[in-house]
Amino acid sequence: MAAAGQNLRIDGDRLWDSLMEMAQIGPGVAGGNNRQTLTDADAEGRALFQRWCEAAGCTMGLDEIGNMFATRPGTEDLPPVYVGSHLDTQPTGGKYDGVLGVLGGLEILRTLNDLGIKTRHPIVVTNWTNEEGTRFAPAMLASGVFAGVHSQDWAEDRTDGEGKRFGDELDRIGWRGEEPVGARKDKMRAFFELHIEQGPILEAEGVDIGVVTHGQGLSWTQVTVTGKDAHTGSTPMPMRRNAGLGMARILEAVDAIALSHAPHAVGAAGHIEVHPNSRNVIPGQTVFTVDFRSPDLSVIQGMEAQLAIEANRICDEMGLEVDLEKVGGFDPVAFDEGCVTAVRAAAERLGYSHRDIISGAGHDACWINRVAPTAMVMCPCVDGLSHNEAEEITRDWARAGADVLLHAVIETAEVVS
Ligand code: HGY
Ligand code: MN
Ligand code: MN
Repeated sequence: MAAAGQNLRIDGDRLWDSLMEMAQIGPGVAGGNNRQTLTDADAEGRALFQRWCEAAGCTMGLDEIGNMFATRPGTEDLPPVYVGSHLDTQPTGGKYDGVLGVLGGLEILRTLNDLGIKTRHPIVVTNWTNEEGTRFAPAMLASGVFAGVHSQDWAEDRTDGEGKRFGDELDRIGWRGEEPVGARKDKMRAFFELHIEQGPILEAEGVDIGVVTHGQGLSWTQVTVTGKDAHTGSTPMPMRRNAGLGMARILEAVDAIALSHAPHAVGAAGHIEVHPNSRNVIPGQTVFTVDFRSPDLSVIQGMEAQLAIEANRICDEMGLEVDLEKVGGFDPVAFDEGCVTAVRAAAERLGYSHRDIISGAGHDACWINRVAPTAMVMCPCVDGLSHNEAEEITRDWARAGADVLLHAVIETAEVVS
């Protein structure tokens, strides 16, 4: 079958307008979004996405954990080509992280409808529940259940900072479907995800498209340091068991561990709780999550081991108790060569500059890669900034990414001439 003509392009203005309309739902306080999973804002965004998909002639499937599947029929009952990402955002998230991949998938359907193009395989646009893992850890929770990595019960028992259960919140917003989670996973031709890079490489090199060959691995370790609440004024320094100071020294060690595996390893703690968090009480307990990442699994495992050694040494010296619990993670991912080639060939056919790249962030594609041939398309983002309300992309970057996604998807779904 001949490749689709290089003049076959999506409607970049329509995609941009859809991005801006979705961005109105769950607005942040500084121009970005706070549309956290299973909130009323998430429900509103889901409803808008469903209306758009139905207006494009799709039927919407919904599984028991809230994953959404908008199907455009093919000419034959073949395994569909899936394309999508996530609509949930960080609390101080941007307008494009995840959303570009979902609405880029919808734009493909809209473009095919405009041109009356049919494909042998159906095409399904997905919205995966709780990719961010910020309200309910870990990240990529629902795509992980879909891929058989987590049990549904375990996922539904995850609680947020207010003790609310994932399953209860899913019921509260009314987005639990009846389709068994993962029922589709044995009938998937492929999965493609368009995502902003969330790093500085593509913009710095002036490259339009990232052909994602791998995703680096991730490890989340929750550390609990326990000392003793005491008065910050009247307690002599030698008598203190300061869990806040213990955390600070452990976080210094986290930075040193990551730097010892330069240039690819990274480490930090984004989630930090101090108890009782009162200005005149020495912290009796701190709870924080150490996020280590690397393209090399042995480096991740080494950093986890070094963390355990350093945390126990520091806390022994300070008379503190420490507990470490692995609360999330996935091994480095190599995406499907056939799908990666389809992405690279699409970029070349369309005349977009491109380079192979390893994804620094985790994505639903990292789990779906376990059950279907999977690849990702990346576009640059301004200053490589993401997980920040100032996250920004250009219309041209969005258009180029969706054009490449279009060609990779229809090459795989096989256009009926
Ligand atoms: O954590 C991640 O890499 C993704 O943004 N959830
Ligand atoms: Mn994302
Ligand atoms: Mn994100």
